[in-house]
Amino acid sequence: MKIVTDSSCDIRHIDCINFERVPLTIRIGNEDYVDNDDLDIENLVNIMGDFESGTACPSPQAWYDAARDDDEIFFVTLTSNMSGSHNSAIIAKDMLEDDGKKVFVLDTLSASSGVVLVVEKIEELIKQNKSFKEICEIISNYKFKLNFILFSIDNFVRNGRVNKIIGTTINTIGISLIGEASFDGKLKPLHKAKGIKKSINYIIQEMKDNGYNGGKIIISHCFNLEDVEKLASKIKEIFGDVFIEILETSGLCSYYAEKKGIIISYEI
Ligand code: X90
Repeated sequence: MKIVTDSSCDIRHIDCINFERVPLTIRIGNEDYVDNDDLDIENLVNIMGDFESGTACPSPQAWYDAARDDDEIFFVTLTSNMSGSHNSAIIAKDMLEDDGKKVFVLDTLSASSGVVLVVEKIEELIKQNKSFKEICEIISNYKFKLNFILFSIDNFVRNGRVNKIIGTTINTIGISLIGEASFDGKLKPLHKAKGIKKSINYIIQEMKDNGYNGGKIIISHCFNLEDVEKLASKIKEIFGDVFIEILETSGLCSYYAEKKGIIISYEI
């Protein structure tokens, strides 16, 4: 069995099981940056404001090539409502099935830490020796929620991935946008806040409203460990000593979340 995901997944390596990420590409000015392990994300985040920029999803061939040596394959993709990555995976699935392979494509309707939750759930099930069929069933019913704190959504607007009106209203220094991945996998703004303390309180409220009850939590951040630690300690204060995994955003997620962006995903 093999898990293949795209580079919206913030975890880079998994031990003991077959795992691969197919990269998206980020174009800054005339330069293409492939979102693999070699990418200098700090440099990317520092220069991206100075040039025209955009992103491109992996081709069907890239998904196919990552999976061709295995017989049972899980394709875990970024939300189909914001990227063509899922569609590429669907086309690759057809090609692989012609070769006699079993392929399950899962649209996470999410990104970043949300994709990691799904990938790590599949990893856990593989390690428990569950069959391909059993894993497909369990993972189809896996429930989690994503919230974010973003200080800019310029790159979402630039790439036409969110409404321009939403984008321009948060462009004030110190104002953050708190939101969620909606049920259909889109960026949905919920609140605006000034100061990290208020932003964190909104996140806690969202977690309560979504019925968070002690499940696993993953928090990804773009160069903002300081605020993430504040968020993590508030969560433990409110919900008890729950498990929290902290990750750095991938190249793609750093590009969209921008400096200081935080993306929290939790099982519900
Ligand atoms: O070019 C492409 O195909 C990529 C398109 C953009 C994908 C969005 C990446 C989101 C990264 C940012 C914050 C979380 C928002 C979640 C909304 C579903 C993470």
